[in-house]
Amino acid sequence: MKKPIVFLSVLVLLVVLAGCGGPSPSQTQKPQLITVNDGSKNLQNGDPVRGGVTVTFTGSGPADAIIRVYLNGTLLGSTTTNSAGSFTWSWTSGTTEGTFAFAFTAKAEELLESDQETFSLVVDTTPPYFLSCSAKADAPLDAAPTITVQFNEPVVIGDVNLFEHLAYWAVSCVACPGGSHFTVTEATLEEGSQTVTLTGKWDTDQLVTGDQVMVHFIYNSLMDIKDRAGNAFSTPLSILTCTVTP
Ligand SMILES: [Ca+2]
Repeated sequence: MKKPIVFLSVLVLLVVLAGCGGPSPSQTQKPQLITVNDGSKNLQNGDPVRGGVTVTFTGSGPADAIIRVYLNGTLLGSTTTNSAGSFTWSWTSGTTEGTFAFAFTAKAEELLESDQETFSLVVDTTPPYFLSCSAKADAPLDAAPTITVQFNEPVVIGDVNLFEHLAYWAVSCVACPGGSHFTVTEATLEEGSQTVTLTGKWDTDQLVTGDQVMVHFIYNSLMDIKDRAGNAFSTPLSILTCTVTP
C-alpha cells in the first residue's frame, strides 16, 4: 500500500534536485574572443603593439546581448552582439607604455552579467636601439676574441644577411694602452634576437683588460629592423664604447 507514496516522494525529490543542479541559470553565458587584429596581423594574448594602433576585437556571445569591456578593472565601453551573437569592438593604443588588461563580459536581458573573457596587450612606443657592448679579455693566439653588442629588446630583422654583412660593422680603439686590436671577421645575431656577437681574428687580434674599444654600426634601412611591436629601428649610426673586462 505504501509503495506508490514512496515512488511519488522520490519523483518529487528528483524534480527538485534537477532544478538546483548545474550552472546558475540566471547568469549570461560568457563571451568568447575569436580574433584580435591590429590592422596587419592577428594578436595573441600578451602580444606587444605600437602606440596609435587601432586594435579590433571580434568575438561571439549570446544573441542581442550587451558586451561590456573593462580595462584594468574599470568599465571602458560597451557594444552589443547581433542576432547571430557576433560582436566587434575597437580600441586605439595611445602613447602610454605598459600592460593593458582587457576583460569582456556579456549580459543578456533578465540575466546576470557573465564571467570575464580576458586579453592583455603590451603597448610599446619605443623603437629598438643598441643599448651596450661588452668585451672580455682574451689571451693572444688563443680562441678568437669576441665583442657582444646588445639591443635594448629582442628585434625582428627582415634581412639578417645584410645585417650581418661586415661592411656595416667596425671596431676601433678609444684608449688601448694594453695593445688591444680587433678586426671584425664575423657578425652574428644570436638566438633570442637581442645580442650580436662580433668575432675578431684569432691570430692577430687581442683584447686586453682595461682598454677601451668602440663599436660602430651603420644602419641600412633594407635590413628592416623592428621590435616585436613593429617600431622601426632608425638610428643611422650607432656608436658604443666598452671597457675590456677580465
Ligand atoms: Ca620597443
